[in-house]
Amino acid sequence: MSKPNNLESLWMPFTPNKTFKKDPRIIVSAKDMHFTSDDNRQILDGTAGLWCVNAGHGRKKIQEAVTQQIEELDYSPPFQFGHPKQFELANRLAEIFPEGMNHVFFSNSGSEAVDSALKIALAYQRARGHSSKTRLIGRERGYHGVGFGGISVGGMVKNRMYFGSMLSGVDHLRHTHNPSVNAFSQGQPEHGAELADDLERLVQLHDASTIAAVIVEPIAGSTGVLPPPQGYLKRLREICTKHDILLIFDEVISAFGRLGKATGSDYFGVTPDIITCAKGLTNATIPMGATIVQDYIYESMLENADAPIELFHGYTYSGHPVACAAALATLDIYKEEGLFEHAGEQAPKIEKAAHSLKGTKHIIDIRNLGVIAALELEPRGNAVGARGFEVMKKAWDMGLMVRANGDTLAFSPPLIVKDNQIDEMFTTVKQALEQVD
Ligand code: PXG
Repeated sequence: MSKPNNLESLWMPFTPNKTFKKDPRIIVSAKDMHFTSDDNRQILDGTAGLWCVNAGHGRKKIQEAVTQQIEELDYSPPFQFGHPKQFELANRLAEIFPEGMNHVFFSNSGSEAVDSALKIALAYQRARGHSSKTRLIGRERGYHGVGFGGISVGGMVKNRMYFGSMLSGVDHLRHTHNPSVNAFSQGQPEHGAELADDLERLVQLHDASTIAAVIVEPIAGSTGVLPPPQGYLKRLREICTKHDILLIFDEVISAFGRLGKATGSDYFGVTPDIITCAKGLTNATIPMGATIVQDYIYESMLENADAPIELFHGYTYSGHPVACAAALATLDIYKEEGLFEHAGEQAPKIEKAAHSLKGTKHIIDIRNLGVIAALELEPRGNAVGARGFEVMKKAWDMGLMVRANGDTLAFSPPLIVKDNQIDEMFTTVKQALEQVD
């Protein structure tokens, strides 16, 4: 398939449409670790699409499962009726998510998984008689998708500033980025656990009796990759427990092997009350999100609800049979190929390769954890993001997909990434950096 002859009608998301349409980057197919561009070049996928194609592209097993599912049962309504695969998938997720988290609510994206988590948190507090607990706490620089709930608790300025006043009753913890003491940390930075105490400040301000939940990404992704300081998440957990506040981990990026384990919770050894996930759940073949809750949340809702339907929430496509088939096949692949373990083995190689770029032109910080690495560039004067964008374009021309989040270049390849491909990613980006002003 070649370049479409008219790009005008499509309004592309999170894309400068005018610039893109003058100089488009068109992808026509993908297999394993590579995209093919419309000019027939092989592009190494350094980002697993958008942090989501964890098992690599074009997986036969998923294709077959999807095809078969469409033939067998294309759709069934999720309210008041069930189909076998959604129960099977929920059980399979309960097996690999932390102990005690055995109840799964399905949606179609990370944004919806987050909205579902926030709504469940509020409904749960009310059901158990704590209806004054309505405040939601996010974190500066957090990304929780683009629904009004997600942008309200999120902390990325551009995602919020255009959209009015959003949800009321929301506050934010300070972010954890502190390059003055942590620049070029390998893995989790040493300094900053005490930033979790910021929650104590908000409790002082608002009182715990008004706070329903805190939501954070265990490792912040979109904002430019911020691994949590050592001890930070544990401390946040302790403060939430102390004040009877729910802790939600948004694991849309960190679940399904990105850190070498099924979940970030497992990797960090900190268990939240609710986890959101999406992306790697279906290897991105079919859109799907999930919100997984502790048993006590589900049980309390069922026991204490004041109506026969305990949760007035759901989507036409919750637990869509085709998405469930894709997810089940994806989980099989992760298990059969030991992909989470493989990711764990590749992590130190990515760390070494990323940090070997210290001293390269423009780089002011390098961060990494699991199969994630980021190179932060010095912005070019006032043109914040311009340098990152140019390196991304240059890398594309050189056969590498890298993500530019402002002036931070993020790498999050499929977990199947091989040693030589890790080398190729960082060699190519180094060359691109040297060619950009
Ligand atoms: N939570 C987190 C932590 C995410 O990373 C979402 C929620 C929303 O998921 P959906 O499926 O609604 O997009 C995400 C999405 C980037 C980038 O540039 C990251 C995401 C999306 C788009 C771009 O890093 N993550």
